[in-house]
Amino acid sequence: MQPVQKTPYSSRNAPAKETVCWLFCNVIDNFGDIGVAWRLACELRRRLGWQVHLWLDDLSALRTIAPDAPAALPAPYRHIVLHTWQAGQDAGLSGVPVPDAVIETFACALPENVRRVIRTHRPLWLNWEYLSAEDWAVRTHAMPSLQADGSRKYFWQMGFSPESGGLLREADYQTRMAAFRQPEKAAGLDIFAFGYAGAVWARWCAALSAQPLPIRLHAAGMPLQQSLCAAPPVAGSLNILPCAFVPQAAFDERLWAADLLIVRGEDSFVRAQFSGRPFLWHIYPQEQDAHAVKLEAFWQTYRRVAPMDETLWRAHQALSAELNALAVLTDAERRAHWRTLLDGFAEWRECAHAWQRYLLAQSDAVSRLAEFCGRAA
Ligand code: TRH
Repeated sequence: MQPVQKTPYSSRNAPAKETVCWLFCNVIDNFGDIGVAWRLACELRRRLGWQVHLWLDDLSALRTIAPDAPAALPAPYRHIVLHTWQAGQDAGLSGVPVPDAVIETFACALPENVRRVIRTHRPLWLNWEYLSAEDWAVRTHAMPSLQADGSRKYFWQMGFSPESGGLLREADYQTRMAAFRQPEKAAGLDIFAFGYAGAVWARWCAALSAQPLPIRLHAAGMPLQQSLCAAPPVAGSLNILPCAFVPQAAFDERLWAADLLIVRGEDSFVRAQFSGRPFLWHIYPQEQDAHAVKLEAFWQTYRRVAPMDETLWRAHQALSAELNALAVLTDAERRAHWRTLLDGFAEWRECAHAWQRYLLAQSDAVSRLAEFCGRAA
C-alpha cells in the first residue's frame, strides 16, 4: 500500500480539521456518471466544507462538462483535488490524508489499496447509487451492507421523496433561477432536447412540423444531432437548431430558456424537474427493457403529486413510451398526441410547477447526508 498521510489539510478560512472525503467515479459512458460525481464533489466542498479528493478514470468526460479543468492530474480544481485511477489498479494515494468518508459512485469497484485503507481506518463508507423512484430504492436508503471484513457500506439512494437520499441541489439554485433573464423570444414554442440516438427523433420532428404553432427544437448532444442529420432543418412549423455543449455550470440556463424539455440519463433529468418546465424523460436504455420499470415508477410517483387530466396523461405516456422504445405509434397517433399535449400545455405546465414545488420544498441530498453523518457520529 502506498503511504497515506494522517496530517489534516487546513486552509486560512477553514477549521483546522476538515472532514476528508475520498470520492470515486467510474465513467461508464456519456456524462451522467461524471456529471453527478462532480456535482456531489462541489456540494460536499461548498456546503459541508469537506476536503474532497475525486478519483476519476476519464478526465476527458470531466473536461467536457468543465472545460477549464486541468489537463494533467493530480491537481486541485475549484477547491477539489482531482486524481486519476483505472479499474483493477491501485489508486495513487501518496500524500493524500486518511479519509473520514469514502464514497463510491454507482457501485464502482474500489481499488484494493483503498479497501485496505477502509479496513484499517473504518471511515464512513457510502455507495452513492443510481437515482430511482422504485419502492425498493427508498426502502434500502441508508441501509448498511455488512462486508466480509466486518466493515459496513451504506447505500445512498437518491430519490424524490423525503424518505429517500434526496437530489443534488445547490443552495443558491432558486436565487439563480429567479435572477435569470429570459432571452427575447419569438412567438411559438422552444423545445430543448438532449436524448440518445434513435429513429424516434426524425419521426417526432415530422409530427412537430405538422403542429399549428412555430416550434424551435434546440438539439443538444452528438447522438441526437446525428440522429437528425438527415432531417430538413426547416419543415412546416418546425425549425431544428443544433445547440452547442455548454459547461455544466451554464446548463440550467439552457433549460430555463426553453418552454419544454426532453432530457435523458440522470442529471439532466433532475435539472429539468427543478426548472418547473414540462418534460419528457429519455431514460438510459437497459437490456431487456429493464428501464421500463424504472420509468413507470417515476411517472407514477410524479402523477401522485401532480395529477394530470386523463387525456393529457394518455398522450404524454404514449409519447414517453415511444421515446423510450417501448412502443411505436402510427404517424397519425404521434401527431395527435403531440397536438393534445400542446393544446393542453398550460395544464401540463401547472403539473410541472406542482412537481417542482414538491421537490424544492424538500431538503437536498447533501443536507440529508450531513444529518446522516451527525446521527452516525
Ligand atoms: O450523459 P447521460 O446520458 O449520462 C448517463 C450515463 O449514460 C451513465 O452511464 C448512466 O448511468 C446515466 O446516464 C443514467 O445523461 P445525464 O445524466 O443527463 O448527464 C449529462 C450531463 O451533461 C449532465 O451533468 C448535464 C451535462 N451537460 C452539460 O454540462 N452541458 C450540456 O450542454 C449538456 C447538453 C449536458
